Amino acid sequence: MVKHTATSVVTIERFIIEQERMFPDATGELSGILYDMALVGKMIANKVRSAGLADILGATSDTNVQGEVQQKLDVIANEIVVKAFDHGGRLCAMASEEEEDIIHIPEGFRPGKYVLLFDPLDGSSNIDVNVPVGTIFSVFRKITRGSHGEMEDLLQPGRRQVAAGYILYGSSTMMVYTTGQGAHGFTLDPSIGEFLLSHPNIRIPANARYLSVNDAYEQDWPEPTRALMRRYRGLDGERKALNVRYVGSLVADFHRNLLGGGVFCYPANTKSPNGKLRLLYEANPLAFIAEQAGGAACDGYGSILDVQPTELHQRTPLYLGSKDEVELVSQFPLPKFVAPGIQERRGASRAGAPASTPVSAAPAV
Ligand code: FBP
Repeated sequence: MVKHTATSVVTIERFIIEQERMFPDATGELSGILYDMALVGKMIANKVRSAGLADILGATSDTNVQGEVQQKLDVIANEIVVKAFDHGGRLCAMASEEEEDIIHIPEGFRPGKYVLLFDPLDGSSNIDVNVPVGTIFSVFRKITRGSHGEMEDLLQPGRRQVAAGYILYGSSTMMVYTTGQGAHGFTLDPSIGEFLLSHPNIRIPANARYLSVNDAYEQDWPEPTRALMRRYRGLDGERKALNVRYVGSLVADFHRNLLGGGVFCYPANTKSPNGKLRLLYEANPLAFIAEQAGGAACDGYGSILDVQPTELHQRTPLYLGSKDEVELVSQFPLPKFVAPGIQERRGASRAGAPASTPVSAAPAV
């Protein structure tokens, strides 16, 4: 693999081909999915950039499967992704944050051997106030027989992802992805409409600077979570405080911490005993990127990537970022989470592992 620097003029297409060459048996289908995702990124960036001018700001009158009011751009972004992928012959099924059920490949189009899960526009409640938003994606190989994709193909543990990434629509548009060969960042040059390699082999600084958490939920956190946040803030005298930075847009908060060093936390609380963020198309893909960049991700009971999913839109507590900060979570073992009427939560089931898999040395709860 050619060793590129941030100053090499390398398009994402050329980089994808060079990575593909490392796999003699590669058929080019996964490369094709990454090309199409880069195209999707350019199309959505175009919509987001002109949102204020094109009467596509604001909400629709619909709510999505999460019970959230759908923003007009959520629907537009979702359509762009589905239309970019439903006829290419590389996917056998998709799943989106904006759609309740599995998205099948329309009759008449040849199904492929991969599945795609995505959040078309993460942080969309921030669009109207011009705060960065993002698209998040996760790719798995089909595991069921037959040509069409099934729920089983979508409900695979994150450790089986063959590719994952996000596109950030911020001061510049960036695409960051991994296929298990490191995490790499590309910046869109609008003057030529090309994603150019700008951040090869991203390494998340071990020495964290930032804490990203919405502490408006503090009163709903169990005591160990409060103690953990006091530690991050240097309030228990054990360490220097991390600087708090919270945009309220997962991709933007994660991206800052990926480049600058830090930890993003969305703990479980009595109102959301399973946390808020979705395992399959928010936590899993960012956890894969974080691990490929030398970081980590857990749900407070074990590694996110070892969770065996049971539902398409299942939620998970999330601690994500610099390895040492994520591993600190294990020193504050979370209690079983019981909320009125909510099923006891002792940590999600993990692929092939006992009830709780240590992030590094997490004591079993
Ligand atoms: P969606 O917009 O995709 O539903 O994302 C959820 C999200 O907006 C994340 O981007 C963000 O990290 C989190 O919710 C913010 O939640 P809260 O407002 O509770 O802090």
